[in-house]
Amino acid sequence: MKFMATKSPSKPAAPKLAPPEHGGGDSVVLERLTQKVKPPQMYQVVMLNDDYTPMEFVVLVIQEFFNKDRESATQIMLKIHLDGKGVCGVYSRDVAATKVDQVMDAAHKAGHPLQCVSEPVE
Ligand code: TYC
Repeated sequence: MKFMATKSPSKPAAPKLAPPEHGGGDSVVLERLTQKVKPPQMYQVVMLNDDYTPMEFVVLVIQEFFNKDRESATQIMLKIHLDGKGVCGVYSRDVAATKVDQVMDAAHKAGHPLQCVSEPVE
C-alpha cells in the first residue's frame, strides 16, 4: 500500500491587470495590480522505523535517493531508528511522490519492510 498525503491545488491566481479604464479620450490606462501568488506547497518525505530493515540499507537508500553524504545519511538513519521517523528531504509534491516510490520500490525489491510517506510541510 502506498501512503501519500496530498492536497488539491488551489485555483489559479487572479488576472494580473485591471480592466482598461477609458477616460473619454483615446488613451487607455492599464493599472498594474499587486500579484497574490503564493509559493507552492512543499512536501517532506518522512521515513519510518521498523525492526527488520538493516541500518546499512537505510543509509544507502538515503544517500542514493536524497543525495546525502554518508555522514548525513547515517545521522538521519539513527534519528529514525531512535525517534521512530525522520525527514529525509523537502520537495515539490511530484518530486516528493517520486522519492517515496523510489524508496518503496528499492525496499520491496530487497525484501525489506521499510516505509516512507510524503506529507505537506506546515
Ligand atoms: N531499526 C532498524 C534496525 O535496528 C534500522 C532502521 C532505521 C530501519 C531506519 C528503518 O527507517 C529505518 N535494524
